[in-house]
Amino acid sequence: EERKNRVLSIQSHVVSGYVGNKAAVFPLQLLGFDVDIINSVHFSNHTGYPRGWEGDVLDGSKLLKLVDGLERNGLLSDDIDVFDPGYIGHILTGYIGSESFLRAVVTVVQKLKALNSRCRYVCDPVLGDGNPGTFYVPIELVDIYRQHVLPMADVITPNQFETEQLTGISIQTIKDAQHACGVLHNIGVPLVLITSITFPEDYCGGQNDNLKNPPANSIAMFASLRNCTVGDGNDCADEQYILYTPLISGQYTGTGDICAALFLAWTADMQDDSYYLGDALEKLAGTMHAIVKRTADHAENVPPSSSAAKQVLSREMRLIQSRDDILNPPKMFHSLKV
Ligand code: PLP
Ligand code: PXL
Repeated sequence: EERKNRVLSIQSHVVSGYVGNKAAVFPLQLLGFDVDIINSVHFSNHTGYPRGWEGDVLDGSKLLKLVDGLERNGLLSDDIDVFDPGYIGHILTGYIGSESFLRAVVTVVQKLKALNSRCRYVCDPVLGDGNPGTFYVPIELVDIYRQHVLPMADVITPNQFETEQLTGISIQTIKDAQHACGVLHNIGVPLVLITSITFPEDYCGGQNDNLKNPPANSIAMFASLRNCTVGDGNDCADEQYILYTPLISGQYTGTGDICAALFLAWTADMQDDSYYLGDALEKLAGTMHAIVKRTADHAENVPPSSSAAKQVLSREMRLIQSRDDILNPPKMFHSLKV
C-alpha cells in the first residue's frame, strides 16, 4: 500500500525560492508521499529575477542515466512479487525547457509504465502564462506535448493559455472549457484540470452560484473526468466541475507547480465515486487560495521603494508558512457540477 505513495518528480530546483520541485515536494511530503526527486535544472533562483540566474541544466541523456541507476538497483519497481503494485506509483513533471529533455521524459514515462501499468503520469504541460509574447519554452514543444506526451498522461494541469495552445480553442465561455477538455480527452488524457480561467468581463456578473454567470473578478478552476464504459458501444461521458475563487491581483511564480502537486495528491486514489472529483477541487482551491492570499499579504508589506529583486522575492510563495492549510484545506469554496 505504501508503495503507491511514491512519486518520481522531475522538475526544476532553485536554491532560493519556491518553484518546480521546491514548490511541489514539500506539499507532497506533508501529505504523506515519498518523493524521489530529479532536478531538471539547478538554478540560484527562478528566471523572473531582474539580474538573471546562475546554474546548470540537466540534459536528456543525463536524465536517462539517473533512471538507469535507479533501475539497476531495483528502485523503479519491485519485481519480486508479481502482485506488487510497483515501486513508483506516480510521475510528476512540470516546466521542461528543451525538446531533447522532453523526449527523454517520454522515454522515462514509457519505461515506468512498462514496469508498472498502474503508474500514473501527472503532467503539467508548461508553455507560458498568456501574457503577450510569453512562451516560456520553444514553440516546437507544443506539438511534442500533443503527439507524444498527452497520449501517455493520466492527468494534465494546463492553465488557460496552455489549454488554448494545446487544443486551438479560445476559452471565452464555460462551453468552450467543456469543449477544450473534450478535445484533450480525445487525445487520450482521462483527467484534465484547467488550473485557472479568466472569463471575459461581459460574460461575468450576476448571482455567484449561477453557473452561467461567473462572478466578476473571479478565476475559475475547471476539472473534467472522462468515464468510458467499453461494451457494445464505446460510451463516454465527461464529468465536469467548475469552482470560482476571488481573483488575487499580482504576479506570482510557482502557483502552477504547487497546484499540480496538490491535485496529484488529492486525486491519488480516485474512485469512480461521482463526488470525489468535486471534493478534490474544493480542497485544492481552499489550499491554493490560502497560500496565494498569505503571499499577497506578505508582499503588500514590502515598500514600493525597495529594489526590483526584493519585490520579486517578496512574491515568492509563502509555502512553509502555509503548512496547516496544506494539511487541512480550508473549506472555503464549493465546486459546481457543470
Ligand atoms: N493564480 C492563482 C491565484 C491560483 O489560485 C492558481 C491556481 O490555483 C493559479 C494562479 C495557477 O495558475 P497557473 O497554472 O496559471 O499558474
Ligand atoms: O514555475 C515554473 C518555473 C520552473 N522552473 C524555473 C522557473 C519557473 C518560473 O519562473 O524559473 C527555473
